[in-house]
Amino acid sequence: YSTPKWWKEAVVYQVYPASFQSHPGDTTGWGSVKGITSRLDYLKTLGVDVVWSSPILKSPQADMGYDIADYKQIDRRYGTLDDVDELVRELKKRRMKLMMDLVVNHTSDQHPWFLESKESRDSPRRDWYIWKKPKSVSPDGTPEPPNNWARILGEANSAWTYDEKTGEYYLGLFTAEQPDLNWENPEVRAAVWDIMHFWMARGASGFRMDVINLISKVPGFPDADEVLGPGSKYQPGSKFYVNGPKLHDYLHEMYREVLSKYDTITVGEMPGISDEKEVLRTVGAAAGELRMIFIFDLVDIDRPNVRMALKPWDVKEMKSIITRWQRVMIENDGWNSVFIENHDNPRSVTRYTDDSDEHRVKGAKLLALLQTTLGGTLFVYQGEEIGIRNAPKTWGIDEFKDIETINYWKKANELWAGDKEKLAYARKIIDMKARDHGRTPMQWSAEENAGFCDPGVKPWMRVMDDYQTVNVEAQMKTAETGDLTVWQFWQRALKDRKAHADVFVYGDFRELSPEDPAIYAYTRKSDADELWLVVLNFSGKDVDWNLPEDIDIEYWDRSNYAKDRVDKPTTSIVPLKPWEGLLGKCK
Ligand code: TEU
Repeated sequence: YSTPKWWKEAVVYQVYPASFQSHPGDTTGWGSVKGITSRLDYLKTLGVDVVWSSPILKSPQADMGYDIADYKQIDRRYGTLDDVDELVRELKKRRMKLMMDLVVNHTSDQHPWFLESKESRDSPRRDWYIWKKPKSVSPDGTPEPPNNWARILGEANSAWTYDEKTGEYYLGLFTAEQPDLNWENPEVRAAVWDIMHFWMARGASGFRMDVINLISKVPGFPDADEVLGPGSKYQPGSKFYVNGPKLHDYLHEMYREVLSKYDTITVGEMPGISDEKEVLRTVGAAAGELRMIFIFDLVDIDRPNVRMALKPWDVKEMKSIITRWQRVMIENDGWNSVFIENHDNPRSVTRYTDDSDEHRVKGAKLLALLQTTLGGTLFVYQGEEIGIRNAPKTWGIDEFKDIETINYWKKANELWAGDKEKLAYARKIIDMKARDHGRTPMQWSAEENAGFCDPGVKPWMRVMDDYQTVNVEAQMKTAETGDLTVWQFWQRALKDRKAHADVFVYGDFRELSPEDPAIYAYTRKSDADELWLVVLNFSGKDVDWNLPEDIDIEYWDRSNYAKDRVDKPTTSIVPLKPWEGLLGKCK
C-alpha cells in the first residue's frame, strides 16, 4: 500500500474544457485547448501535477463531449491536434502530465461507426452496437422496446431507441445520442486499444475512463425489477450492466494489450459500485486492472435510486463513507481516489457546508483540509480551489444547459403541467443537483466575463454573479485580514501534503469519534510513526470536542480560522467554531 509511486502522490486537476479558459480573440464563448495551455503556470503554482481534461475530441456535444464522433480529432470548438501537441510540450516543460478522458462505453450517434451500423441489418458494423428486435408490437402497430430499462440521463424514457429504417432498437444507456458499443465484439475492443495507443503515443500519461464498469451487459437483456413501482414504465436496469459478467475479462485484456506497455495513471469511473470485493478486483495492487477508480458513495450521499431526486443524509453517514474506503484500501492493499467534486455534481461548499457569504470561506477551507489529509490520489475540480458555489436559485431555467437538466425539466412540465407544487419541487432538485452547477465558467478575475472569455463575447454558459468577489486573482493576493484566502489555503495544504506524503498520502488512518454527529476527527500516521490529528467541525455551531487521552498535541499547525487560533494552549477540550477545521502535529 505505501510503496511510493508517482501516480499516488500526484495532484490531479480536472479541467472542464468548455468552461475553463477561452483564448484571446475567441468569439464563441467556449474554452479551448490553447486556453488550458495558457493557464499551466497557474496550475503549477497551485501545486498540480496532472491535468485531466474532460473530453475535447470531435463531438456534436449532445452531452458536452461525452458523445464522441472521432477519437483521433479535436473538436473544432476546442482547437486542433497541433494545439494538443503544444499543450503536451508545455506540460512536459513544467514536469506535468496529461490525462485523457476515455469515453468508450458509447460513442456519438454521429460517429461513422454508428452511421454505418445503422445502414442495414447486415452492415459489417451492425454488431459494433447493441441492436435488438422490438419485444412486441402493440395492436396499433407501435413497437415496444426490447426491455424496460430506463435511460440514465432522463429516467422517464426508455434506454432503447427505435430505428424505423431497419425495424430494430439500439441501446443508448445515457441518451439516444450515445449508443452503447458492443464490447462482446473483439473488433470493438481492438478499436479501443488502438485509440489508447494513439493517445499514449501523442503524449498522454493515462486515462480517466468514463463509466468503464458499464461495458459488459448481462446477455439476454432481462427486464429490470420494478423498483420505481409499476407506475413507472421504465426501471433502472443497473443490476444488468453495472460490473457485468465480462467486465474483469475486458479490463485484463486492456491491461495486457495496452496499459502494461506504459507507466500510466488510470482511474475508472465506476458509478453504482460499492461492493468491496468488486472494487478490490479492480484496484487491488495485484489485480492488474486499474490504478484506482472513482467510487460514488460520497457524492451520491443524497441520491436515492434515481439521479434527479433527493435523499436525506447526515454528517455521521458522510464520515462513515469516507472512513470505510480509507480503511478498506489500507487493509487490502488497494488505492483510493480522493474527490468531492466533478462536472456531474453540485459544488461541494454548497452541498456539504454553508455557502452563505458568512460561512463560504470557512466551509471551502474546511473541505480543503479534509481532502488534502485523506489517503489516496487527490483530484481537485476546477473552481473548487476558490470555493465556487452552486448557481443561484434566482437564475432562469434557460441558464441551465445540460441535456440531463433540460430533459428533466421538459418531462416534469409534461407530467406535472399546472401543478405548481410539483414543479417547484422539480426546480428545487435542479437547484440542488443539476450538473450545471459544476459547469459555470471559471472565475479568474473581476473583469467582465470573469476573465473567462474576452469582454463583449457571450460565454456559452452564464458566469456566476459573484465573480467580482469570488475569483482567482483576488484570492492569490493576501487578504486584508492577513488570513489565507481559500486559494492560498489550498496551495499551502497541497504543499504540505506533498512534503508529508508518507503521512497524508500513504499513512495509516484512524477515526476518533465515529459517534459524534458533527465532528469528523481522525489521525494519520506514517510508517515511521509520525502522527497528525485532523479535527473538522461539520456544523454551523460552536462545539467543544474532547481530545482523546492517548493523543498528545505538540502544536496546532493550521486552522481555517484566523491565524491566532493555532497559538492557543492545548487542553483536553478543543473548542471549535462553526465550520472550523484544525490540523495538529502530535507527539
Ligand atoms: O457519468 C456517468 C454517470 O452516470 C454519472 O452521472 C454518475 O452516475 C454520477 O456522477 C454519480 O454521482 C459520465 C460522465 O461523467 C457524464 O458527464 C456523462 O454524461 C456520462 O458518463 C455519459 O458519458
